[in-house]
Amino acid sequence: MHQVVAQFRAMACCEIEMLFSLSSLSEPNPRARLLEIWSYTFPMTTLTNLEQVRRVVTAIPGPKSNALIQRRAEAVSGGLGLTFPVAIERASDAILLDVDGNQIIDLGSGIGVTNVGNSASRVVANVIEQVQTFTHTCFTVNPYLNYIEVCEALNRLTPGTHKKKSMLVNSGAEAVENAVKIARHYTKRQAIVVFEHAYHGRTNLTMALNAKNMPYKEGFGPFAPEIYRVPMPYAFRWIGPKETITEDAMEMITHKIEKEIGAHNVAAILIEPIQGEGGFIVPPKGFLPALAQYSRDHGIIFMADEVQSGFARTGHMFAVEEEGVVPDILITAKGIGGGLPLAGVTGRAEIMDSVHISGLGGTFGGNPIACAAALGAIATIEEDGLIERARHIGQLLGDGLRALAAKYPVIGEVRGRGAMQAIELIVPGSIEPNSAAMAQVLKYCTSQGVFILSAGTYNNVIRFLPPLVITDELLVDALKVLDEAFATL
Ligand code: PLZ
Repeated sequence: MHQVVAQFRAMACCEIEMLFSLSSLSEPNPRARLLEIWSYTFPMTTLTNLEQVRRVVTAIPGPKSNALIQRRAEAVSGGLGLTFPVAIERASDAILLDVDGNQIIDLGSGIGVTNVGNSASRVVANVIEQVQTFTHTCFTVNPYLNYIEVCEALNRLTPGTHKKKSMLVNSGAEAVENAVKIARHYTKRQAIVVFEHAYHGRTNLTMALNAKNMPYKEGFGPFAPEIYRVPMPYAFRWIGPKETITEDAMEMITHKIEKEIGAHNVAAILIEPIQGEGGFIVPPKGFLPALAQYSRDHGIIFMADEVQSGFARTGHMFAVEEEGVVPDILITAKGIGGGLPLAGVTGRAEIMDSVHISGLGGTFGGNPIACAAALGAIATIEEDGLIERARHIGQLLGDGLRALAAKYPVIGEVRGRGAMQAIELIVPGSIEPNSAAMAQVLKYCTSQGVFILSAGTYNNVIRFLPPLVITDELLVDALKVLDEAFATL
């Protein structure tokens, strides 16, 4: 409540200032103009700010959630997953308010989307302003400023000092599809090399790029051709010696490329710098630079899918920066839009410009409202120091998780970077995946008002993707609940 009062006061001062400036600009009716501005500014301050505390007032899921889930079952395709059967009414920053009045700690950010917090103030203000200005034209029909501004921001923020260009689309999968189109068109080659444990989307081409059959591919074939899968150096489950994992993985990958595909046939190597759905698999040091170098040496486009790892998540704007890797094409989505659907493909200008005119497009890609949101999200990351904040979260959360790992042998490994952390659960004394333990821990956390996502090829990884604006207090509180959860096993 105090936040709302403080903002109300700030806005009252603001009103006086604005009245002065509007009258000095000879606005014919300063008060009416002010009320107009206020009408789209004020609701955001009253509606979205929730006190950043966990509060459990019913069983979770509560009765209203249960009713809504039943209604969902009647109306919505049964093919859609349901991670938490808890319906949300409102959210701000790192707190979700459910329909039964429970305040839940959000450690998932809608799968790594609301990095700047839910309904972040700059995102809300920009969206409200844009929705009242114009809602759509189709950029390839009638261009507009904020699409260009988002592309300029992407060209500036992505690694490398070379000339870059961008295009915008609606989703991560669509961005990956376009990146593949562009790489094939530029190189005049067809093969795409992807990795074990990879995830790139749910469209036909991206299903083919995904590693895991269930639930992503089962029964949905036939899949797109010319996709080749190579081993991922997943240290925790690597069969060979850990000391030479980078060299051994590179040996297997280059053997496959040269002997089975032909390096001159490979258009692109596509990799998530830290694999997301696969279980937050962090490649060993030196692996990404070696892969990028190999690509350069063979005229192969090196493409980083930063859909989940991008936009300050890992304590860098993009995860590849950790080792100074400069991809030829970098794919963004999720965090770029601050909660609105937007995705981007950014690459070397000569690659991005190689496609014939009208070879790329789409009705909604780079919708002006989504672009306005993205400019708000990017400003929030840069002006509020969220990259540093992600590092701080990595420290606090990482330390907390390592303390739990020391206490509970069911935790086989703690891994991640910045605010992208995970624990892999095993049957103690082995590396056998323990998905039953994972399910029990997550169920307990949900019942106590803490949302945490799972991941992993073996459904045994608990992943943490908190909004980067989460308070230390909420993180400490969530870790306490997690500790209780492990104690129930
Ligand atoms: N690339 C690395 O993580 C989306 C999938 C959720 P879209 N990950 C969440 C689900 O179950 O469908 C993702 C990703 C990486 C691409 C994508 C695809 O992004 O915006 O979901 O299409």
